[in-house]
Amino acid sequence: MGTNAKSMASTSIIDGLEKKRKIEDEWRSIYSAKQPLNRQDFPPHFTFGVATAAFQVEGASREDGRGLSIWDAFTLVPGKICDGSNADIAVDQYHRYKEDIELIAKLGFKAYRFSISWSRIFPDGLGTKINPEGKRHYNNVINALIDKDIQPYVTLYHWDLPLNLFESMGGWVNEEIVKYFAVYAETCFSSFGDRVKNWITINEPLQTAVNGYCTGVYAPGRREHSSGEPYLVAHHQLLAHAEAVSIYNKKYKDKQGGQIGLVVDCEWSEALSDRVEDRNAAARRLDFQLGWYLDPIYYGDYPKSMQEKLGDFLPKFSERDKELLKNSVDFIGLNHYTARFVRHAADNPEHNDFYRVQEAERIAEWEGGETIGEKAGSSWLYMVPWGVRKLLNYISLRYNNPPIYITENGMDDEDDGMSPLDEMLDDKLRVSYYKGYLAAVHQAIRDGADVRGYFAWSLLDNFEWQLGYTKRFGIIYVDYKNGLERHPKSSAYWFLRFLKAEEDKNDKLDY
Ligand code: PNW
Repeated sequence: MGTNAKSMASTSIIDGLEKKRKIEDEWRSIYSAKQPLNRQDFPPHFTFGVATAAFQVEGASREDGRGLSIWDAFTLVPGKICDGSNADIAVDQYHRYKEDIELIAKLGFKAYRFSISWSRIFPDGLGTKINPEGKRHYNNVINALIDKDIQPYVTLYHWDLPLNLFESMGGWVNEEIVKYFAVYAETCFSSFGDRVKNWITINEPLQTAVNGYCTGVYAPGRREHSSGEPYLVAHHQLLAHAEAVSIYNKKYKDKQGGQIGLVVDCEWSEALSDRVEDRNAAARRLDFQLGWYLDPIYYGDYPKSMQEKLGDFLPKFSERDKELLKNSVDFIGLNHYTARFVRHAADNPEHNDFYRVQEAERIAEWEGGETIGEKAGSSWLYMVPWGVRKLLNYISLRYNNPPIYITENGMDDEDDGMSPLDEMLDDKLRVSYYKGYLAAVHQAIRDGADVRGYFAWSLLDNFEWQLGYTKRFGIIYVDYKNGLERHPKSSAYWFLRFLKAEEDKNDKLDY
């Protein structure tokens, strides 16, 4: 039995390799004849921007009345951050926002996606007393952006929950949090909405549910799959999102004329073979990332596959919840980095309860070393440009062609502290990543997907959560050893040429 199962498994992996090569051939045949793309190839109102998040770039963690967040506490726990670092200073954007905004403008981007630190606005999260210094800071940032003709895209929650809300009530496991989030969100709409026309409620609820409450690699570091916490956490994030949107729509939208959405993250899942069970597994994997959040919004409930696999683990929506959730987005924000082949696996070898319930195994590498795409710095990130085209088409088909913004896309370099600066600045691999992914986004638009914007992650190298400062996602290098000086990398200059639509004869296509 055991041997049989094994040999069947390896046969299907070989099938997968053939499939991979076929997809890559198709991909190459689409692009080999084309000239390099530039901004003019995208629709005139398409938005190009760069993205960051408060905790990863701001620093000034104890200044001007800011309260602590769960990530401040988490970075103090020995062993949680791989280089033992924290984000007390990070890349000091709190003090250098003018310089950074100047750089965004110089590179030719017309939008900046950043997040507001909840505990700068309400230090204990409770929403009783606003911290005027926090409000002043974001007013300054927003005004500086508008001065330079850069549209702010503001995320209200990018993982830095006020610590008090975790310590006093368990954070996202407690339904009470919905009302505190609503108060915070409304405070932001009323304080900044005269100038901010693009709002995002929550960044990647999936990562908070899975890594915050199942694997424990993110704050608050809980490992509570067996009690169903990740599903409760996801549920309450959805309800908080819906509540905030309902307030925005009722009281602010007409007056302020903005739009509001949710940011989800998803890697593309390609069935390893055409066998029904592999195709089902790949579909299920997409349900467990994307459908988990988008099905309740577009169809009023969690995906069938999740209901089947999780039973009573999945919380139920009341009629009121369903009503509030229904169509509660003007656009979908999509964070996308990579892809995997997926096959059915009743006993998933990935040591993680969340994957085990899905009965879907993710594959990025074959025996002999061939990979789904070139490897980036982080172990989870492979460069697979064709994946984003498939994912955008999948979203369009499943959710009736909604407006989509790619709110994050990018790759990282490892910083082993050994490479000289000029080598780190000449980030050829990142340039080819962006060329490939933008070409695939362009193709998806031609296929009919309603993609309205694209944000590179990230403007700057920054604090990469549990990986500290060991990974660099920036198109601008930050010199941690020399006063946090900023140095644009080759990819930044590539974007400058792309956005200004200057022809570069040397820019050969190398998708
Ligand atoms: C995003 N994955 O998170 C976050 O929004 C950023 O804050 C972060 O810096 C960036 O990606 C790079 O990691 C993700 O494992 C983290 O598939 C992990 C995954 C996806 C997104």
